[in-house]
Amino acid sequence: LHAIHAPRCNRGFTIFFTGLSGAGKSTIAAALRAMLDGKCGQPVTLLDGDAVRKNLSSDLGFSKQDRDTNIRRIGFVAREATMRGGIAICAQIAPYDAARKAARRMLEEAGGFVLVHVATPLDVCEKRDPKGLYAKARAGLIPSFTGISDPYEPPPDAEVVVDTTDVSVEEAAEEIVRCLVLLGYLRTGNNIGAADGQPSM
Ligand code: ADX
Repeated sequence: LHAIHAPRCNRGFTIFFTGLSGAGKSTIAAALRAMLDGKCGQPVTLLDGDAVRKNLSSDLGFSKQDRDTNIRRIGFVAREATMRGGIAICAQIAPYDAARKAARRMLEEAGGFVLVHVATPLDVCEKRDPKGLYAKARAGLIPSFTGISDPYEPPPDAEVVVDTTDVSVEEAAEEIVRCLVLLGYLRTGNNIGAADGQPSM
């Protein structure tokens, strides 16, 4: 995955993740940030779901209305980065199609929008249960938990679909970079995916 170069005309865009809790969104987003940061001449802003919940949206819960508000806030910050020619990476569950589509409309207008569905199935996420939340949700201790007692609407319009059941984080991030090249957001010729500008292969 060497040979990826500067982005198209320094146009900003947003990489918007969606998927169940425990699907791998945050880890892939962090790996993707590491791959892109400093390699394509655009500032990369990572808006991780948990960090957003702790800071920007600490007043919100998990009703549909609050989740929609959360996504609107994330979209607003991503738009600021995107309009300035940056790359925003947003990693949150974003369970509702309408909220994702509203973010898409706004961010396409700001520069570009790529929806990445981390489609790791519920049973795999639940088996992993990295935060122990599925067990609590099954025990009825967390109400309205996505995938258990709250809806997740799979996106019909994702540009990229990755399933981390059999694919490593690195492979998933590389697949996303390949798609960004195919979609014209990144150009080949640089060293994205390699540490410190060294070719990766
Ligand atoms: S979103 O629906 O508004 O996009 P977001 O990604 O910000 O959700 O937050 C999801 C994270 O909050 C989960 O990874 C989990 O750690 C935590 N969480 C706490 N309660 C819930 C819940 N009821 N449903 C889903 N996630 C929850």
